[in-house]
Amino acid sequence: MTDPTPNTPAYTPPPVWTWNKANGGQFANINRPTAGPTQDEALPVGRHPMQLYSMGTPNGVKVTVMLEELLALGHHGAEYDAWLVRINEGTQFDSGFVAVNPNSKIPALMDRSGPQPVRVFESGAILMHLAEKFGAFLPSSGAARAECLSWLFWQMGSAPFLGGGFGHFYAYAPHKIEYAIDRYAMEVKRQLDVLDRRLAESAYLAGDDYTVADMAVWPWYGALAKGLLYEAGEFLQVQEYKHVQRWTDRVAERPAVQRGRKVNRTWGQPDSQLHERHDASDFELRTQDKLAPPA
Ligand SMILES: N[C@@H](CCC(=O)N[C@@H](CS)C(=O)NCC(=O)O)C(=O)O
Repeated sequence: MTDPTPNTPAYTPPPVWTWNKANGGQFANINRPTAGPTQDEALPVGRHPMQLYSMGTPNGVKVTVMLEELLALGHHGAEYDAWLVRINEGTQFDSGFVAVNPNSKIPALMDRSGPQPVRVFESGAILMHLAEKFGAFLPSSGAARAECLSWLFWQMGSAPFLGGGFGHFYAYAPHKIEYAIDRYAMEVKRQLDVLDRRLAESAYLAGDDYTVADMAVWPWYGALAKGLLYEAGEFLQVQEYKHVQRWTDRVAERPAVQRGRKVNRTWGQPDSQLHERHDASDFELRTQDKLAPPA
């Protein structure tokens, strides 16, 4: 078969797909075509009502920002232990983690505030669970609630095109495939335009108030708008999305956002990382460590 695209090797799918383990893609070592645990390993449990098992990726940051925002409002029931799940090392396939999230992806939450622990997985479901439990960051009824949930679910449906589509083929695939990069770059620019037009109408995604919709969208599209995802800022000309830029800056100013984005983060500047969080003072201790390193 002749391939019409010049930089793509020709490929004819065989009748039956087989797993090529070393496919050359980044993260190929953790990808596999089956679900379920690969090793028996229990999860740690701390002293707080909320036990979060996560990593500081955009999906993880949504939840740590929400927990920090709830604590900032005085909801002590949102106190949490944030345990680090090193997804690059395959810890998401430990039996304890799979019992909390059968989909083996961070973030996963165990709500231990009631008589029976409640598991919650999928970042959007975790945000809703916490918002409903504490009556915060999600309007309780009517058009405002519908608008907020619409943007929250927009994020859940859209980000896989950004991460699994554009990000994968632009940054992680073993070779650059023009067709795939073109297709997903077009879609991601369309998504940025959707956000930009919405944010031209209102301060935040759901209207005048900051909600779980902003918490879900900001770690992905805010990072993209600042050129922090996939080093794709110039390629996508992100500076053109002026309203997204304004909103990104405004959300980033929030102290709870500044704390939440550090939790379970294992890369970047040392002062941007707090591998695990078990107490509010962990943020200050981290800073003190830097000011006075052990002799
Ligand atoms: N739809 C899920 C996506 C979660 C997700 O993709 N998590 C990634 C990190 S951002 C992960 O755990 N990947 C590990 C793996 O795929 O094995 C959510 O929003 O919670």
